Amino acid sequence: MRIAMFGAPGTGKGTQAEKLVGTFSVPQISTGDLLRAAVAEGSELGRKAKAAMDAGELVADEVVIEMIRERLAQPDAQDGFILDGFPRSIKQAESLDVMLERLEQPLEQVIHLEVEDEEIVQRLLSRGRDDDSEEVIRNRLQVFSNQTQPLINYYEDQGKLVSVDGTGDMQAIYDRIVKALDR
Ligand code: B4P
Repeated sequence: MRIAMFGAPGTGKGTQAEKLVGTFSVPQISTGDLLRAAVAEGSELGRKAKAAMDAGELVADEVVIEMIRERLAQPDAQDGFILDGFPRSIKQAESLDVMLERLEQPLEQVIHLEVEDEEIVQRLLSRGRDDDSEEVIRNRLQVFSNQTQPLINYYEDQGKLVSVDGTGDMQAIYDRIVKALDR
């Protein structure tokens, strides 16, 4: 299984990717988690990423693409993966396509999780991570609409897009995703 999940912040990408890992036994590769780990370590990459993350901006494409290139080369990613929160821009999507073509392992499907903005704001305010202030959340929503939403057409053109309603019970959302993947 080689899939990617994208959606606005707080649509539940991480939550659902974690559940999928339990069923399909492939690693979850979350750029958000990798970046937070780099920030916690205080590495050079972490220092570069922190300001963008705190402001709700995307971390530079070059930084994130290199991080994914290294992660996909690890042994546990050779038989499949669930990309969570990557790609988030057309440039990231194009680089990923090139990377996976070279490995002769193209993405199979791309899940787009959909949730209304106001519900997202409520979810993230109650999560309360450092970058979950209302101002930063609203900026992340704007960034999503400007930079990530174009992926909808990009993957639709490739015939890989699966849009899933991300509202309601977490198990019900999970069942919708699995059903969509079956097709
Ligand atoms: P991420 O870590 O990807 O953060 P996210 O979008 O907020 O999380 P997600 O959608 O996974 O939501 P979750 O399941 O946790 O990114 C953080 C930052 O890193 C970005 O802003 C950016 O700066 C940087 N970054 C990451 N990837 C990048 C990239 N590719 N390029 C550049 N920069 C990048 O769910 C959120 C909350 O909702 C949780 O509390 C959860 O319990 C709750 N929830 C989930 N499902 C629910 C449901 N059905 N009902 C009610 N609540 C639910």
